[in-house]
Amino acid sequence: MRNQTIAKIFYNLSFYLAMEDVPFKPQAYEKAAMALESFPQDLGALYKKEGLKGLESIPGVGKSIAEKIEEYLKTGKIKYYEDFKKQMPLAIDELTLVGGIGPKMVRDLWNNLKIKNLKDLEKAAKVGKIKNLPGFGEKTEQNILQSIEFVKKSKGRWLLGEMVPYAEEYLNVLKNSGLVKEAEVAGSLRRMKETVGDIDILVTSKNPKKAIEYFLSKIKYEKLWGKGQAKVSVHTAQGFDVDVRVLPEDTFGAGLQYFTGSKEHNVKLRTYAAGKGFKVSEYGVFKMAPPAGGKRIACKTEQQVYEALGMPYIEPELREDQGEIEAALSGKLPNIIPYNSLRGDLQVQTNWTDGAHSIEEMAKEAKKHGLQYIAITDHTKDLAMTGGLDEKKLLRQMAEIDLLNKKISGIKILKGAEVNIRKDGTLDIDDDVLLKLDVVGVSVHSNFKMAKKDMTARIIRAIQNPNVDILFHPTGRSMPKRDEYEVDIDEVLAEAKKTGTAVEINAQPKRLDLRDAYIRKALGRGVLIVVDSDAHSKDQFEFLRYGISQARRGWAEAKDVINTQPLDKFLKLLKNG
Ligand code: DGT
Ligand code: CA
Ligand code: CA
Ligand code: ZN
Repeated sequence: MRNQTIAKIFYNLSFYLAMEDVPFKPQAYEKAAMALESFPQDLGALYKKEGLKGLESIPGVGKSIAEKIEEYLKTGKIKYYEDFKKQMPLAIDELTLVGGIGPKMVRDLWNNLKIKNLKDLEKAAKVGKIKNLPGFGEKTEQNILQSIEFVKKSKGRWLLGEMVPYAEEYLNVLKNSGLVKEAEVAGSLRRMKETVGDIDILVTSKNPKKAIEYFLSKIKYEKLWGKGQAKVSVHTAQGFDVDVRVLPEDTFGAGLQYFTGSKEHNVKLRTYAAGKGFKVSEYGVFKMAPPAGGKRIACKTEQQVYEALGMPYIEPELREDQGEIEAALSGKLPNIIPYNSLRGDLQVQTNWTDGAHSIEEMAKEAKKHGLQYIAITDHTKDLAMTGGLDEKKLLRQMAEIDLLNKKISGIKILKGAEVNIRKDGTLDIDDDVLLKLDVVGVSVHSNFKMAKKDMTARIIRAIQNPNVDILFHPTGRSMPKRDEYEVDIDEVLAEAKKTGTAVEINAQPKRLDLRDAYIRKALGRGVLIVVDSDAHSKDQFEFLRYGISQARRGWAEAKDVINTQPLDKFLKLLKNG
C-alpha cells in the first residue's frame, strides 16, 4: 500500500502546482499519480531490484518524478512536497471533496481568508464571507454549503469499491496464516452496501491469540483501538477501521449471521423467532419452549440458522429489513442475479475521449472477463473537456469498429455513444447519426442544479427520442462529492417503461446509480435494466461486480437485467430491437 501513499503525494503536488498556475506540470504529476496508484508491483521492491531506471520505466514517470520517488523510499519524505505543505498547510483531501471546488478556488480561499480545511470553509460560508470574494458570489456560497452538508453526511463512510480490495487483502493474510480455518467478511461489506463504515472480518481458529498477533504483524495500521482474547480493532493509515473477531468453530454460522447484520434484519428475525418460541443469538438458534428448555438447534452454518426458523437462506445483500423475511416465509424470495452472469457491457469509454485505452484493448480485456459483447460509448461533443466526439468523428469510429470486428474474434463490439442530454432535453448528436448506432445511451453531464420539475421534464424528453436505448446513470450522483440531482424518479421510470428505454445500474464505485431502492422501483414497473462498468480503463471491468451487487440489493433477477442475455436476444430487447 506504499504505492498509494506515494501516489497521493503526487496528486497533492499536482494540486499545489495547479494552484500556482504552473503550466503542464500539474497534468504530468497527475498522470504519474494515476500510474503509481494502479502499478501492480510494490515500488520499493521495484526500486530495490532495478533502481532509478526501474522507476523510470513506469509509464508517465520521468527522471524528476523517479528521483522524488527514490527520495521518498529512502527518507520517507519528499522535500519539494514538504515545502509546499509548509507554505500552504491545506487539507487538500477535504477541500476537494466539496463539489465544484478546484485548485484556483482553493488558492483564492487561502490567499484571502486563510481557509485550510473543511471546517474553515464551512465557517466562512456560513457567515457570508465567501460570496464577497471576487469570482465567487452568492450562488457559489450556497452551493458550497450544500455540498459540505453532503460531505458531512458521508463522512466516516467509505465506498464499497474502495474497501473490497482491502478486505480481500486482509482475508488473504488470515487465510494464508495457517492459523485460521474459516475466514469471511461480515457487516455492511458482506451485504455489499454502497458505502461501509468499517471492515468486519470473522475467522475461526484453534489459537485465537496467535491468529490475532499474526494478523497484527502482517498488516500496516496506525492505531490499535483494542485487543482482546478473540477480537482486535485497528485504525489504518488510510483512515478506516478493521475489526477482526475470532469465533468458536462450532457456532461460526450463527456468528456470521449475527455479525453480517443488518441490525434491522436481525431485530426483525429475532422478534419473529421469539413469537415462534425460539431465541436467536450469535451462538445459535435455541428452542425455548419446554420440554426443550433452551436446547440449541442450529449454529454451524447460516443455512441451518434460517432453516431452523422455517425459512430458506436469505442472501446477505437482501438483509436490510426491506421485506425479505416476509418474502422468505411466504416462499417469495427472488432468485437474485448471480455474480459473473453478464454477457455484455453497454458503457465503455476509450482513448477516443477520456478513456485510457484503445477500442481494441478494451474489447480484448472485456473478453478476458467473459463478456461476449461490449458497446463503445465515448462521450459526445458538448462534453468538451473529454474531447467529446461530433457526428463526423462518430462516423469515423463506427468505421473503425467495423474493421476491428473483422479482426477480433470471440467478442462483438457494438457501436454506441454516451450522448449528452442538453438543458432542454434535446441531444447533442443528430438523429440521423444516432440511427446508425447499435446502442445509444444518454446522460446528464451539465446543469445538475435544475428545479425537480424541469430536470424530470428534461430527462423524459430525452428518453422519448426513439433512437435512445438506455438512460445512463439516471440520478447523476458521484459519491461523496455530488448527491443525486433533484428528479422525480417515479415519473422517469414510468416513462422508461412506456418508451421501452432501459435504465442503467452504473458499476463505478462512486456512482452505483441507480441505487438499490430505485432498482426495486424500476423492477416494480417492469423497466428493463442494464448493468454497465462505465470502464474508462482496462482494469475497470472489475467494477461490474459492484454493479451486480446493487442489482442484487435491489432484488433483481438475471432475467430483469437484459445484458445477461446473448447478443441477439439482447438487441431485440432494446427499444429498436
Ligand atoms: P457499517 O459498518 O456502519 O457500514 O454497518 P454494519 O452493518 O457493518 O455495522 P457494524 O460494523 O457496526 O456491525 C456489524 C454487524 O454486527 C451489524 O450489521 C450487526 C451486528 N451488530 C453489531 N452490534 C450490534 C448491536 O449492538 N446490536 C445488533 N442487533 N447487532 C449488532
Ligand atoms: Ca461494519
Ligand atoms: Ca464493525
Ligand atoms: Zn457519463
